[in-house]
Amino acid sequence: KFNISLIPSDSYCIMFKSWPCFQCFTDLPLLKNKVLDPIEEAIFQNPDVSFGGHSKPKNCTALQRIAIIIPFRNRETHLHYWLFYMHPFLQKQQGDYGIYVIEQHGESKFNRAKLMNVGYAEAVKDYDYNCFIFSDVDIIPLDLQNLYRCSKKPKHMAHSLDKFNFRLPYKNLFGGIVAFTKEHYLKVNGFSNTFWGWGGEDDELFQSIERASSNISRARVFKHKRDRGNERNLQNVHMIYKAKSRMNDDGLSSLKYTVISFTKHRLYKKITVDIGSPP
Ligand code: BGN
Repeated sequence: KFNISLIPSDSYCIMFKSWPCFQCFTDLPLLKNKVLDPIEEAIFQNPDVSFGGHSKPKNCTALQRIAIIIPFRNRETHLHYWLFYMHPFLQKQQGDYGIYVIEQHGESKFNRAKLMNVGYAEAVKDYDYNCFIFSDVDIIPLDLQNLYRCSKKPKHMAHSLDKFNFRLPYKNLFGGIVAFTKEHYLKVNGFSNTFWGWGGEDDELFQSIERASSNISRARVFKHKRDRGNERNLQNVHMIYKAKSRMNDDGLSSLKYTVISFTKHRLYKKITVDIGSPP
């Protein structure tokens, strides 16, 4: 279905010396065969992750409790690779974290930002999280120093992507992976609920943010074609300019959705939601 070239060549691993090599896909002979689905291997390799995809450090109490929220539709293969790669990564960083996959039900236009709001709303009911990391299902960090933690400011964690030759394509980019404390997310009323289709929903929340140095935030994006139902929506461009005036009424405060199912999987929780369709 997707044009996936997920398994880096050996040279890819050598290129990123700071990437701990046990995490190189190439270290796993099984995964050299691109046909295999890595979910079984991911389950096998992460016995300490509790059912439903939660993990916390054994010998200490983490200061941050982190909900990782992934907006989702029809990307099973990406999700399995993401889990395979990220569970060891997050455990190495001694995170107290849970994974929430928020799946948009139905065929209407994709609304990434609204799904992220749903993820927030559902995660706070599930555990006492104080940090929220919103991540695309197709981006994995390449450096263990890129801490999956919240900071004093909202944090952009994926500004150095391989698909942009590890350069920031424009200053206000705030997409891919972003981290908000609970306090900050409430303060900005979450993301907008009104961006249907591709583009702009992330740009809108670019304000006072921080970024790690670009070598630390190097990340890899799984190659794929644009999803059906998530075509670029040029109307979104106009909304960005009115962000401030919409902010208080469009976001967590106006969020409406219906949970279709809440399923615990071995390495994550999946919440399928009806978020409606564009007006
Ligand atoms: C931008 C998109 C972002 C996206 C980045 C990176 C828009 C709004 C038009 C001004 N913004 O072009 O949403 O994260 O590309 O892919 O489309």
